[in-house]
Amino acid sequence: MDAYIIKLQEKMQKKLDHYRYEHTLGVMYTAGALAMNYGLDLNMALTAGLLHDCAKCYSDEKKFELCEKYGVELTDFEKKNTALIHAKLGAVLAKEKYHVENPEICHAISCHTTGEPAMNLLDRIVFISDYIEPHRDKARRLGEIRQMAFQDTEKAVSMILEDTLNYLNGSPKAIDPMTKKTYDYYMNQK
Ligand code: DGI
Ligand code: FE
Ligand code: FE
Repeated sequence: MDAYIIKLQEKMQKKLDHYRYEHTLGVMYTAGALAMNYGLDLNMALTAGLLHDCAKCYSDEKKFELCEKYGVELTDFEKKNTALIHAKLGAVLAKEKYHVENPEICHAISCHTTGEPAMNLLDRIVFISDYIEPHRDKARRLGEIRQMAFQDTEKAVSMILEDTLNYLNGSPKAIDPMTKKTYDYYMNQK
């Protein structure tokens, strides 16, 4: 594997807790497998997978401080639902702290939690890998979605959104407006 990716892996191991690091490796390899399947640049997919949760393990206070420092604008919803912040913040840290020059990688990181309408292949691969990586075991239809990921990424994304919205509807968590927008877009694609 590229020496650059090995170095980044060491950095992530220091920045993330054990569970998150194991999840991150799962996402990295799953994104790599999907990139091989669809003929997308392997290093791009591995890097995006490896860094997608790079901002996840900071305290809320630190996340707000870093958003301020790097000029990351948060919606009111994100300010109240801080679990969402790591996506946008992670995209900026990928560039500023981990020196990722490819804007497509940063973009895939920024939309990995809520998705967004009309995601490109790398966006979809990271979004899907986050959901299906081998450590994940709670979601319904996981086996079916894992198979679909290698056949039709648009369909896999729409299945994930359908199940995520169902899950959020049954929980006290409010649905992010972007998650809803992404859901509406992909349901109309069917
Ligand atoms: O970072 P991961 O745990 O790997 O996965 P993720 O980036 O999908 O983040 C999951 C977190 O984001 C989880 O705490 C639920 C939250 N989340 C995702 N979509 C929404 C949401 N929270 C709210 N309130 N509304 C959403 O639409
Ligand atoms: Fe995440
Ligand atoms: Fe993740």
